Amino acid sequence: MGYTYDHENIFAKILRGEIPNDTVLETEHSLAFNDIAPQSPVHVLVIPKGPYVTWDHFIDAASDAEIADYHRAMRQVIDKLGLSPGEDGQGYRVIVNSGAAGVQEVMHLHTHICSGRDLGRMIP
Ligand code: IU
Repeated sequence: MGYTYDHENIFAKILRGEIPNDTVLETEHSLAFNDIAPQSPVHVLVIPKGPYVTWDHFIDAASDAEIADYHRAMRQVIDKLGLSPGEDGQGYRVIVNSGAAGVQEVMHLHTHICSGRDLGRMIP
């Protein structure tokens, strides 16, 4: 299945610097910033800089370097915010909403990293 990337989506505008963001960290291929409407005390979005609509699109079309960078950027967020349970942090949840069933609102791949409260059994 092909994907059509809308270059006017809000995260594309953030990546172009047209809209400000509250950056947590930036890597060669990825950007992490605080969600504008946080659902938990920690709510960070990690996005690839490339034009990928969904996670499966990303895996199909991105380079190994981009895919590795993206996952390492998530790890860096968890490290920077001290969330890793293995490091006596409080833990976290990683969520990727994809397409209609996943209720994806912004059509540029983003991973939610949520923490800071008991997130319950359901995804937010
Ligand atoms: P979703 O996975 O596509 O449903 O989540 C989109 C997220 O993007 C959601 O948590 C919004 O609060 C967030 N967001 C943002 O951080 N900045 C924006 O300008 C817009 C949405 I529009």
